[in-house]
Amino acid sequence: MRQTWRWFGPKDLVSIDDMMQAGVEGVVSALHHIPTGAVWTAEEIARRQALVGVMKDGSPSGLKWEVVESLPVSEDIKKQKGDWRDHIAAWKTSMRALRAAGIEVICYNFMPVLDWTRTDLAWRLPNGATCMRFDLTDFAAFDIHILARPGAAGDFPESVADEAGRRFAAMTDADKAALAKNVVFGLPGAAESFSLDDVRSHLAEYDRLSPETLRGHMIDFLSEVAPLAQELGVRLCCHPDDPPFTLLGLPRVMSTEADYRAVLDAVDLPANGVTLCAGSLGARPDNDLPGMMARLADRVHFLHLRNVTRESEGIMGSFHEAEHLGGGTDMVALIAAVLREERRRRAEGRADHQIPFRPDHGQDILDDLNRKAQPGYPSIGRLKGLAELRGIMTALDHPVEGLRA
Ligand code: DNO
Repeated sequence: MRQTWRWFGPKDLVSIDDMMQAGVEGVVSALHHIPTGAVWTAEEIARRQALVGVMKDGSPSGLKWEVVESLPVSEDIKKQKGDWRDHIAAWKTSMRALRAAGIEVICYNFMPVLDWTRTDLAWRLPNGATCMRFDLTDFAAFDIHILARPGAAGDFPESVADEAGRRFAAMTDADKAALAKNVVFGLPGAAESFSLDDVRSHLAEYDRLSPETLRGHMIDFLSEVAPLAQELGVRLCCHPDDPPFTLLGLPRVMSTEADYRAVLDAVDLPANGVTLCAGSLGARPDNDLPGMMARLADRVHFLHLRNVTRESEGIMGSFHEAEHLGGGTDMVALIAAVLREERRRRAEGRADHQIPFRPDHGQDILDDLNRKAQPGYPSIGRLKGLAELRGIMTALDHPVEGLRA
């Protein structure tokens, strides 16, 4: 298991020096400043690689940019509208440039409009730490009353819609603005600038696009890019929907094992793979993460290891981001499944026998509470997660356990 860490580039408040002291082996990054649909040029890629390679005092970090997260897939590609063919051509050009620069793993997602969605970006835990949380009732209040999406009330259980109405009635204007800001924060590139009207016009574009059609568009996209990835020696890996159920009436097609199976089988190439995000998938009670790792095994090219505590039983429900070893996913069993797959790959002689993972998200603890880095990406909270995961890996791989074949 290769210990990687997400870096948002020069604007990230967590530095290359910080991640080195956390014991990181490789960097996950993206060129967030390049508009979706445009080509990532060799020059821009090289510029980011150079930044990853140095510490603050100019000495070499020894780290390399190893995983791209994400090479964004445009809304046009997802809808097959407008410039979608040009965007696929640009995606392929970027993939060639990344491979030429030595980068082999590319993560992307296929969620319409939204990327990840939370209602609270700094929810206080009893010990004073904060974490990200998705509260279904707050989300319903946003959808039904703030966004005022036609038909929204019918998409929630009646009791949730009723409670959302009561909660909305008690909200001040500042509460409403804060909730809307949190929800739109997960919109790619949106953070500060997305208005409710922007959201409405994006949603209108997807009106009546069925999950089957969206899945078909995803398979069309993969039929174009995966053969080239295979030829180049690039491993593509799709990130799941977060949370893994439908929101705002939008179709979502990467929420379950069956969803993954459908697209992996439709474009049956090793290069067409999975980002197994335990935190996103784990927000749904019917996703068995260790089992998914065992079954999707040879197609898993990247791992996001984190945990969530589900606060209700339903498929669609509230949850918050737990400590890495807390929450609903049995992290020891999941890591054991990863190590088994790595041993199998080594025995087969596969060059990609070491799967990159990152301690995905972390709670804000200690100095994180003042630093206020990118929500979900604190320095100490992630360091703690990485250290705990590293402990499990080390223990499970130790000969004293008799696990090494
Ligand atoms: C959130 C992330 C996602 C992820 C993309 C991958 O913290 O896990 O934004 O990077 O969905 O395409």
